[in-house]
This record gives sequence, structure tokens and C-alpha cells, in this order.
Amino acid sequence: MGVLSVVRKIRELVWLISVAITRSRLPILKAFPYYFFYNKCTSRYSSNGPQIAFPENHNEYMEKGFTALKTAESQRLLTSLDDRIRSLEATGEMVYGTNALFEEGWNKFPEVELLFQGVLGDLIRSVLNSDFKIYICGFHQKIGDPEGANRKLWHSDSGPGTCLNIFCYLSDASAETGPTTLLPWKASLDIFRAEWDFVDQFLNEHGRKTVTSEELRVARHNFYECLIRERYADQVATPSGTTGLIALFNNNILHSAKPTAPGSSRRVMLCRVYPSDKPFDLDGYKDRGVLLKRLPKYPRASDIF
Ligand SMILES: O=C(O)CCC(=O)C(=O)O
Ligand SMILES: [Fe+2]
Repeated sequence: MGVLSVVRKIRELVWLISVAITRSRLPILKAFPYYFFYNKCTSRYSSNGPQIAFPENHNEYMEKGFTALKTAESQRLLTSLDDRIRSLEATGEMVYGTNALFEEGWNKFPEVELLFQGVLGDLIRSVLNSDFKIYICGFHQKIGDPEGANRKLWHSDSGPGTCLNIFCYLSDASAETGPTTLLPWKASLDIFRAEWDFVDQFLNEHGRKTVTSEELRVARHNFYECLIRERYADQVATPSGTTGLIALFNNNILHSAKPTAPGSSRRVMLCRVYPSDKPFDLDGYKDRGVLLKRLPKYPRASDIF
């Protein structure tokens, strides 16, 4: 083995150790600041005694990197939210895909605040064992198309391991609507262990300078899918249910989504949240609201209100 290969192997090993500890595929120097900040948040939160409203969801998230829940409250609030959005749309207002919850928008959808103050907030705090802040929140709709173009290939978002992706279903989460499909953390990590060699070989074969990011994205999907089918088919999970289901996952686990069937639509309130060392800032959200997409270069937890 040449010197370059040894250096590459060491870099890979260090990265894999960092991924295993931080549950994030970010480079080590970015992954650990989030991880340390998270530890600070959990110790601060648990110093007031255990406050885990949903222990089963906490345990499932710790083991698998995802969990889902539906309660009478989530069903009632998300049904009411779905009705409200439908009435606004009937008047010609665009809600899906817009920053509907920005600034005064936050107060236009009272169910959102009730969700964060109630079942959704309790679920997030249970999972993280920490207070939290909202980074991204808004409404997203996937409409069925005959080409199946709105399927999502297998991927990992590879963001901070402390960021939760949350799908609060306004529609059903069913085979027709195409909910998110998830692979548990341990299986995802096993696949990441094999990925460097695969990517290296792929780049060598197809030309490092000529391969486009789209080609690499598709190649990665094929690689993930092949291993998942061979070794982890029985571990793949697609949280499903009717309006009111809340599915939540670490953005680093492998995930994908089947297309929405023609004639059907998948409607969700989509959120990304981070741990916080301060209690939920309700007044701040009432004043400023939240954006559906906000992607600063370094979304360090401390930069977000
Ligand atoms: O649309 C989906 O179900 C997948 C979304 C996704 O990849 C994500 O939220 O990171
Ligand atoms: Fe994703």
C-alpha cells in the first residue's frame, strides 16, 4: 500500500469514528461543535429532573435514529390545519412551498403554535432530551405525477447529527402519498463504512474530473439501494398512518421516498429543529415567525434564534 493509500485509510477511519460518535457525516471539525453544544443542552435540560413525556419514542430514536407518533391531539390539530390551508387555497392564496409561517404568518395558523406548545414540542423534547429551536418550518406538498418524478432517491442529508427532520402529516402517509422511508442508524452506519471505497472506485472508473454531482448522486443511490436490498431489507421502515402522524428522523440516516400516485397528494408541515440551551422562544416566533427554507453556510446551532 502506498503512502497516499495509507493517508486515505487513516482519514477514512478518523471520519468514521467521528460519524459513529456524532451521528453526523459532516467533517469532524464541523460535526463536533454541534455534538458538544448538544451535550450542553441535554445536561442543562435534565438538570431539572427527567422531563420525557414520550419515553418509548425517546428510546426508539436513540436506537434507530427515527421515531413516529400519532395522538388524538396531533390528529385534531393537523386536521384543523389541513382544513384551514384548504380554505385559504380556495380563496386563491398560495400556502404550499411558500414562507407561509414567516413574520405575521405564524399567527395566521394558530394550530402551529398549539402543536409546538403541545404534542409536537413534547415529542421533540422527549427525543432530544433537550429544549429546542425551530430552524425551518413551513408547508410542503407533493402532487402525484404519472412519471414518478417526485420520488426521492436514497440519500443522507449529511447535516449536523443534532438536527431533526420532522414531517407532520396533513394528508395520509400511505403507499399512495409516498411518505419518507427510513433505514435505522446502525444499518446506515454499516453502509457508510463501505461507501468511501465505492466512491473512490466509481471516481477512478468514470474520471474524477468529469463525473457530475448528479451522476454521483445517482451512483450513490444505486449503491445504497443494492446493499439495503441485500442485507437490510427487513429493517427498512416507512412510518404510515392517517392525518396527525408525526415522523421524525436524524437527517443523517439513509432515507428515500416513493413517488406520490397520480390523483393523490402528500401534504405535510415540514420542520427542521435543533437542540437549544434556552427554553422554547415562543415570543420570538410570534414576532418573527419561521422560514420554510433558510440555508446559511454554517448553520451552527448558536447562530439560530
Ligand atoms: O420527501 C421526502 O420524503 C424526503 C425528504 C428528505 O429527503 C428530507 O427531508 O431530507
Ligand atoms: Fe433528505
